[in-house]
Amino acid sequence: MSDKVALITGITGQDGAYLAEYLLKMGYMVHGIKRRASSFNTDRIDHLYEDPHKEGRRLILHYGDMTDSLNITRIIKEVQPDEIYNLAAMSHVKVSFDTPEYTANADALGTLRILEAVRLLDLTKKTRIYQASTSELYGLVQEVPQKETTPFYPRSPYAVAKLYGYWITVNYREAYGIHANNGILFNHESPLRGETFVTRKITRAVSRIVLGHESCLYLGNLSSKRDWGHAKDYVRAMHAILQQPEPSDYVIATGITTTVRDFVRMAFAEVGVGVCFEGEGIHERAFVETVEKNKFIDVVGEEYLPIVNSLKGKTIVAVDPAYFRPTEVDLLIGDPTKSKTILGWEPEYDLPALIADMVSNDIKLTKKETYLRDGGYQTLNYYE
Ligand code: NDP
Ligand code: GDR
Repeated sequence: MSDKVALITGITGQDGAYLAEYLLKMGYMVHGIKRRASSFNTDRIDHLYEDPHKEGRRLILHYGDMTDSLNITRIIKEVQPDEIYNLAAMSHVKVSFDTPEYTANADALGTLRILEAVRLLDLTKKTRIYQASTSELYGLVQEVPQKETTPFYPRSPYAVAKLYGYWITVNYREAYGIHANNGILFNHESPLRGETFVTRKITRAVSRIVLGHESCLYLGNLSSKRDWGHAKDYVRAMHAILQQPEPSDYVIATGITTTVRDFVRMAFAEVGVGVCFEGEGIHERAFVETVEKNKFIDVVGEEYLPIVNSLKGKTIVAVDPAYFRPTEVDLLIGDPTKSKTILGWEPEYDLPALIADMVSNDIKLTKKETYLRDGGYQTLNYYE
């Protein structure tokens, strides 16, 4: 068991939640920074939450924001962390085209604020830093598979902000000797993934379509290719990076790439629904070709068979250009050789296992919604 103190920015996000759980299991004292919001935003870590009045609690949350230097510095001063995991970011690539200045402030300058606080507080020898860098840095394809030495060519305000975060981390390592590291993580997903990222959007729609809550999933670019892994595996790599004697930068990826279109096929196949794509560009669509009864009953349940049978021949996926990006990243496929060799990191989930995990979780959530709807509780609001 460890007696270390970790500070996680972005603890309420997908990775923050898995990492907090992982570090708590190892005996860490975990501090997390969360933003103030007008409603609760701690769903992903509610199971880890401890009453502030409880003696000896291991998880402590602080209000804060990556755009506020004073608050970041004060929290780091109070916490005196052995390890900082800088996961907080405006992390949605498409949204970064709508909020480029804010994205630069939170994602680029936010990283600087952490590094500079560590320097000003004389923690350069004590505190190790993990920076959440991204495969989006590679952007326009220069070389495949992408590895630590592949040149960057960012293609969105998000990726450009993260490019600054990457290099300022390298610079503080070289200038001040901080154990500052970049994890260049390829896409990683889970049942905790935000609902507007493409994988979760798909697995959620699969469950909602087969349970009769909606009829069609609208997507953007079906041909883009991503190297998708499971967030649970990727947070283990973040921790392993900070345990190395020397700081460095690591690609974390599976080495396998898949199109969005194939992800859709696989997610529907997970519930026994065979879909067929036809048409091109904005006219491309997918319709239900087959239903594998036994598989459907196993994963979803016999009582829902009439719903899925009624979908045969119907269009359930269509393209909406609103989801296209002004500049796209067409192909990501990572080479994880360095992390496998030096960190000894191996992912436990492959893509089918990831999809099975996400689909089964979304089916559970949609069934819950069904029960609430059928019980007459779905529209209940504060004023009723
Ligand atoms: P999420 O979007 O799920 O979580 C982002 C977290 O950052 C949330 O806790 C969010 O708070 C917080 N946050 C956003 N803006 C601010 C701000 N201004 N001040 C304080 N906190 C803020 O992202 P993931 O967990 O998926 O990703 C974690 C990190 O890894 C991000 O930096 C992302 O860019 C990077 N990354 C992710 C990859 C992936 O595939 N998931 C791949 C490579 C890199 P709130 O809950 O209030 O919104
Ligand atoms: P990405 O993830 O941009 O790779 O960034 P996202 O899931 O948003 O997109 C992946 C690919 O799918 C295409 N796509 C759609 N995307 C969304 N969100 N919605 C759609 O309807 C849709 N249709 C097609 C996209 O065009 C894209 O090509 C994620 C984030 O977690 C970043 O923070 C992280 O740095 C990178 O992964 C690695």
